[in-house]
Amino acid sequence: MAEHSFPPLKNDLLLRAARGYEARRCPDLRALTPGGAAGRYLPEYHEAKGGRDFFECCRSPEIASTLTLQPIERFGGLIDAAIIFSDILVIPQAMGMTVEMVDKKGPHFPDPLQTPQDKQYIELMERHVDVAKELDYVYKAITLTRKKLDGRVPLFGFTGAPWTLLCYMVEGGGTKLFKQVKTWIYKYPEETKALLQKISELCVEYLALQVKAGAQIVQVFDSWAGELSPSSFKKFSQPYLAYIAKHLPLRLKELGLEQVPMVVFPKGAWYALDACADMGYQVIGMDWLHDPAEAVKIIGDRPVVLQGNADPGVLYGSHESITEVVTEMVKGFGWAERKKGWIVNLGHGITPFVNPDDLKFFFQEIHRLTKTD
Ligand code: 1CP
Repeated sequence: MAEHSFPPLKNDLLLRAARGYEARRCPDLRALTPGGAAGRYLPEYHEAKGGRDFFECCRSPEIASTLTLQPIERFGGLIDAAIIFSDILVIPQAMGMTVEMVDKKGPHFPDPLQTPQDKQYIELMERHVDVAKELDYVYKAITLTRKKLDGRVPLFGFTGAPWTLLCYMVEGGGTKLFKQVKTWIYKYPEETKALLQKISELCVEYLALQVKAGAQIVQVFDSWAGELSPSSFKKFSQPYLAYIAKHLPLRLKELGLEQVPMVVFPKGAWYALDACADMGYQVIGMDWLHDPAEAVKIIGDRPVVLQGNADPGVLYGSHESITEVVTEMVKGFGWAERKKGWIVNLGHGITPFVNPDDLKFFFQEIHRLTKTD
């Protein structure tokens, strides 16, 4: 039983597609954002955010729900899901770490983890983290957003994957070198795994509580998966993604909640597609390094839906290029023959300076080229 009662869902295309049913039209999922470029390309985002700090917006259910709804209002009818306005870094915050969002630069941890010998690591490992209490504002934002959505589209909850969160916790922000996190995995593998396990357990509880609050589908963002080799992915990412996929359904059952589709997005880890199809996720998000037809072949007859995977960079291009990329995707995913198994998305979030009208054209082309009725 859900904790809240919400208006009935009028557009269930995405949830049906995620569960592998045949869809009338291919669901055109709003572009899930990298570094939340979600907002940055919309003038109304800056207006609603005002001079407020990024995490202050996340902590205000009223503002977070307003920002979540903006793309739905602007592109009404063209997109089939919303994603709650928040960030993956709320988990390290809940664990007691300070994270700031620096304007035009991105996240910054003034005091990242240094080595497992440090007091900070030891205390972090010993600390009981109450994600119900610490992230209560996210659940409140989800519940309020579900009400405001009024059943127009389903709402995504999300978390960062353990590996990607670890990267930020030890690097202290975005990085090109990955010096710190590579030091951790190659110098302190056991301590690294202990921390990844702790993060995984928090992710399960966090996602379960998002579902309890009203999230209808959840996504795990492993944005830095591609920094791992195939062999180190098997050691430092895959077991923890699999842990989440196994334990979230158990926790939902324990809480008396309905099951929801789970999406995994292992960005850059193209080599792991086959393994990801056996991890328990219903949907795999793909970046643009994948060839759709190859990916469909790799999945074979396993009940897994693919989500993706246009190069977001095409939104800087001409309308002819957008049409070409959409046409190639539609063909590559075998849409005409299959009519299922694909949720349209960009291969990563919308990058800065994209003109919202070009994004709208991308959405319109999806509709035009996948319409079957
Ligand atoms: O689009 C939305 O509004 C939905 C909410 C959302 C999501 C799903 C935001 C808001 N962030 C995220 C996920 C997120 N955050 C990911 C996973 C997706 C991906 O691969 O990009 C990651 C890696 C982050 C971390 C993060 N947050 C970065 C990346 C920094 C880096 O390492 O390069 C950045 C720049 C942010 C800031 C952020 N998050 C969200 C927004 C709207 C913003 C921009 C803040 C601003 O400039 O106003």
